[in-house]
Amino acid sequence: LTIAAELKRAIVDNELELYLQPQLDSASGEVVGAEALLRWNHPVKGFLTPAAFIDVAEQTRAIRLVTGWLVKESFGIIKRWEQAGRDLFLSFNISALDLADNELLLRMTEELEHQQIKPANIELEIVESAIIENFQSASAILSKLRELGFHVAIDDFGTGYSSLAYLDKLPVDKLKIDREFTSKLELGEGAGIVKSIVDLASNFDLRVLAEGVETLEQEQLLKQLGCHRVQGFYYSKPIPLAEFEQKYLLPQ
Ligand code: G
Ligand code: G
Ligand code: NA
Ligand code: MN
Repeated sequence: LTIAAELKRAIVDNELELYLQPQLDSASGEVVGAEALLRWNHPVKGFLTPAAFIDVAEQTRAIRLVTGWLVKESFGIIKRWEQAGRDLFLSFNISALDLADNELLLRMTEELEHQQIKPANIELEIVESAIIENFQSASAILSKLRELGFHVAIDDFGTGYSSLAYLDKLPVDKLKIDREFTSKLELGEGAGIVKSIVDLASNFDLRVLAEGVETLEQEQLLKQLGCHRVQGFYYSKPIPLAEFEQKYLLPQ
């Protein structure tokens, strides 16, 4: 079977699973949302992380099936959380191909009508290059999604294009500082880059999150620098949805 056919089968056979990694407010230390990270329980190859299949899925356009599945799953999860009286957001990763035509926009619009959730509780994560490579189409779609109330975050910020020329034109709400920069905070250097990104975000009225926080020292520096949100192994690695709900959603 091709990867596209395999993914189609995997969705029907319920082999895809979301692991969630909490995102915290750095001032209060509260969990305010989570990033959904895809896992594939493959019947023969075993437990697969995205590294094993996302690139091929993108090359063969099968990623669109995956994203379609992500939309349904994510909205369902938010619906359940809302019904439980919890106001947390969930972000999921999308690819350049998802912004090349209207399919994602249509699915998100349909699902919003269907589930009637608070759209601000759904966030899309996209790398900068995926927007810039196909700027017209991508920015038009992201703008429409934001008009509907959904949030958009730039993933791995700082690693890709020279961002300044585009930053004021990107239809986004949040920058996620790549973990490469967070990891350098440990050495007492690298604070300059993180500080620059935090200031940049502030000037453009964007939220800013640091990925890959692994130590207390990093947490403290990020708080001092005014970084709004944090995510990383220091708080939790990505964990199965049920475990996330048990840890962070049950009786408060
Ligand atoms: O979970 P892990 O750290 O292995 O994720 C590795 C990479 O795979 C990350 O860069 C993440 O953005 C990407 N990724 C994870 N889940 C998804 C998904 O559902 N869709 C897409 N397109 N990428 C994903
Ligand atoms: O590109 P993206 O940010 O979506 O990648 C997410 C990946 O980063 C996931 O595979 C996740 O397991 C990994 N990750 C999350 N937190 C940390 C961390 O604190 N340290 C390291 N090394 N990896 C992390
Ligand atoms: Na991501
Ligand atoms: Mn990232």
